[in-house]
Amino acid sequence: MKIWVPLDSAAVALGADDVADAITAEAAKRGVDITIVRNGSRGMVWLEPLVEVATDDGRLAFGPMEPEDVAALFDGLESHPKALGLTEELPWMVRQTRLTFARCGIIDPLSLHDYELHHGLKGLKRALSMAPAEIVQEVTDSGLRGRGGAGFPTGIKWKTVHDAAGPQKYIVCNADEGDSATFADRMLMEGDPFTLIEGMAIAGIAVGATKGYIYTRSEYPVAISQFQKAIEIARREGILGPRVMGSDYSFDMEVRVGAGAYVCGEETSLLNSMEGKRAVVRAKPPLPALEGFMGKPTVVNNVISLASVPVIMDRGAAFYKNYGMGRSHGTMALQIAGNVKYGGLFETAFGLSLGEIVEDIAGGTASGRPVKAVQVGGPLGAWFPPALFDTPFTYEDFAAKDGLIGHAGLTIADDSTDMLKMARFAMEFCAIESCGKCTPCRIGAVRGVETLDRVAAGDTSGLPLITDLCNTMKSGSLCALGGFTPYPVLSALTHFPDDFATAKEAAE
Ligand code: FMN
Repeated sequence: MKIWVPLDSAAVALGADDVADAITAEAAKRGVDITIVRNGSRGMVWLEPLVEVATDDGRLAFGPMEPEDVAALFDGLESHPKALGLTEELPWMVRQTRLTFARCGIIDPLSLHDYELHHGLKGLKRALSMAPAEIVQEVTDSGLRGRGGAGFPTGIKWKTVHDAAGPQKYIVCNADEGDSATFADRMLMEGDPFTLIEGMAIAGIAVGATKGYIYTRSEYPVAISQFQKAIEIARREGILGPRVMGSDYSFDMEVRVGAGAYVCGEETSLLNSMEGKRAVVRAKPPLPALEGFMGKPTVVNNVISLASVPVIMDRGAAFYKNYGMGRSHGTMALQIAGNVKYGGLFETAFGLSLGEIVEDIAGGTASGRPVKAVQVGGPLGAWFPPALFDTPFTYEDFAAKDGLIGHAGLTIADDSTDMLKMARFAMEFCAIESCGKCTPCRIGAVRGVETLDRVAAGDTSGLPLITDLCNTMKSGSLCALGGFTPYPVLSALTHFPDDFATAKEAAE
């Protein structure tokens, strides 16, 4: 009997280890021969711990499982009270287009054999048969844009590093993942680490870098340990090292762990942290692509950007580019969280409307109350009211409505949410997380909190000041921390003016 129990941090937080122990104990008691595979998450967090059992028809899903539910698994699968049917046929799975997450939850994350059985290493093999400039062109042609937030075309970034002179270049994978509601990077590193290793190796070969770093946070212990184990296996099997898969290319990598400050995810601050310096933002230019880690040409890419490269190299640029809408090509791993019925990871081509995602896929709020707003793109993202739910999920459509999709985290809030408090939270977050280097962010955010407190106390004369302050932060901040904090603040003010006026009425 083959059974899968996720090792994913979310599943473990919900009791997956206890369920795995209960399965082992129950099987021993009954003398049943079992194999337990600790897999990545299928992304249905509301069903975690999601246990799967192999049958002739496919994998049967059970969840959310508790240790008390385990004994019944051995009495009959279909009659189990938590039986959900075949995993692949669950509506959440059927509606997705899994390209980057194609293997996550399916394979044993640390089995290279399993990885290769599921198309692993095909992209790298193809890359090794091409000239570096051709790889860069393939990634450019795929239309892949950075999934870390800014949406910058990955191929153009790679070309800058490819064309830069210098014997030493680096690939830095940004796995800091500080945005609220985001967990795609973690899920991939825990559930399918070889995909990221493959993507980074392809990037190294393409731009002429021999060394890669994965910068992540200490709050991700499972991802760190999985990834370190995967690197050791890849080295042992000759995928990393002086001769990548027997070629003349050399590429190796290591994990660097930061202490977990939001600003450490900003690429220049991240580079300072990696160099052992205080994580303050650097002024640009010079671009990291030309003067990055230790002053050398460096590709800084998000986990999902790099992990999308193997499928592009395997299936070709045109295959990937065909998904999506407008200039937003390929798929995006939506991360759905907050006050929501079905939270988790849902990979889909760009272009679904925000309403479809929130009401249909995510099933509305967990509280059952109407949705009031959705913050898209982490703590620097704008709040979208239901009136904007027809917005297609693309970089361009969100930008056109003063929003951003960022790393595709969606935080859903019901109608009991006070948007003035959300605006204050955005300013407070910026004040706490600011690296302190530039004045608009360091001081502006503190003044923003004070002014919103005045508004909350009934003095709405502070509102024009907030707009003015936001404009200064937008145009004068050194990085997007100060530059984008105005988005949640101004969107709250624009779409929910009553929440700001009510404060005044309540005070009178
Ligand atoms: N990008 C990430 O990939 N992960 C992060 O956690 C992250 N945090 C950021 C935090 C701040 C305050 C800012 C301003 C930016 C952050 N970014 C983050 C964006 C990076 O600066 C950079 O654009 C990204 O790593 C580039 O990779 P990409 O082109 O693959 O998206």
